[in-house]
Amino acid sequence: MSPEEIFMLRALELAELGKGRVSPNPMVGCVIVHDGQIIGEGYHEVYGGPHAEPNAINSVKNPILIPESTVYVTLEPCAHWGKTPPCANLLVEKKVKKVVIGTLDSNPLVGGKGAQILKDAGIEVTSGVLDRRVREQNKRFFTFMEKKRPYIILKWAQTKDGFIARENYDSKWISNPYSRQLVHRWRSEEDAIMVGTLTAKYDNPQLNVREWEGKNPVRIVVDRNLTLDRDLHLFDQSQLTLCYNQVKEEKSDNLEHVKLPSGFNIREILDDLYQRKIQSLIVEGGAQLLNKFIQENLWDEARVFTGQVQFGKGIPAPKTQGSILDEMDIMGDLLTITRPIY
Ligand code: AOF
Ligand code: ZN
Repeated sequence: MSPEEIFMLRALELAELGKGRVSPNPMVGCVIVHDGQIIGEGYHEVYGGPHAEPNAINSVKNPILIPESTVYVTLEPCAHWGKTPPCANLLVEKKVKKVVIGTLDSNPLVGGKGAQILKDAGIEVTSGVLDRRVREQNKRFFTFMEKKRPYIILKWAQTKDGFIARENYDSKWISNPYSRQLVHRWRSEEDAIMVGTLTAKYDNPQLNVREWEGKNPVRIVVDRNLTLDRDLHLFDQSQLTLCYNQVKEEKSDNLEHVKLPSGFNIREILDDLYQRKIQSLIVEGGAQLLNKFIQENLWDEARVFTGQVQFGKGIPAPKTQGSILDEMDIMGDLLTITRPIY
């Protein structure tokens, strides 16, 4: 690793400390280096609060050194007046010598403009140091900004012989209590969760976070023909988004509606989520809905549990064969498939 990469790695590590508290903003870290020594560090700590750069600048004990220093920042310094003044202007004001950027910002308010402000002020600027790592760290933010849809995680549990449920849609006892707890943790990490009609009907899930500390995601059910029984757990008093094709629909305080004019179109649902600034979505089945996401090539990650049981026959688990994959990782009975975000 080059010294540049080592300092950027430290900035990445600092950025990670903002995890869970800065969304929908990206996690950003910043390190200030003078003569090979770190003299200041900071990160974006909380949504609405100061960005990484002012925090790092303010941490420097001897500000006289700043004009002779290099600033390592994981994301291009911002150029806009948002909740705080532009970070690029701050770095110009402080007369820093050089700025090393992890990756450029995809936010249309910033993209390239921050780097330009620095260059125009005569500051040496380089970018693209550990950019893959930065993009990976903020995969939800970059996917949302660039693809204008949430980052999509598909999740299912399959039997050893490749079934997701029995022929009567019963899917009990494929996974174990540990995987279930992990799933609750995952739910707490994403903005929204979605299931299809048959899963809502036969699994009767609540789609909230119970076996982990954390926030509940926005719950979404696709029920094209409005056939779901209102006694199901999903129709309890908490907020639910219902996606459907039919015209008739009764009004209710806790139900939001996404009417799909042109048949069953995933993109239309995603457009609605984009408008609502939902940056990530976990899809928990069933096979039909998961296959639809795969067929339309609208997914970024799949998390697949494989249980020890065999059903012999039933509903086949989705297959991701033929898709462009970035990485596959097996840990115990969990297979994680990641797709490139480039
Ligand atoms: C930076 N440093 O630490 C972060 C940046 O709503 P605001 O005003 O906080 O602005 C959010 C946008 O600023 C966000 O969408 C992203 O483009 C950029 N985030 N920029 O220079 C930081 N967190
Ligand atoms: Zn900023």
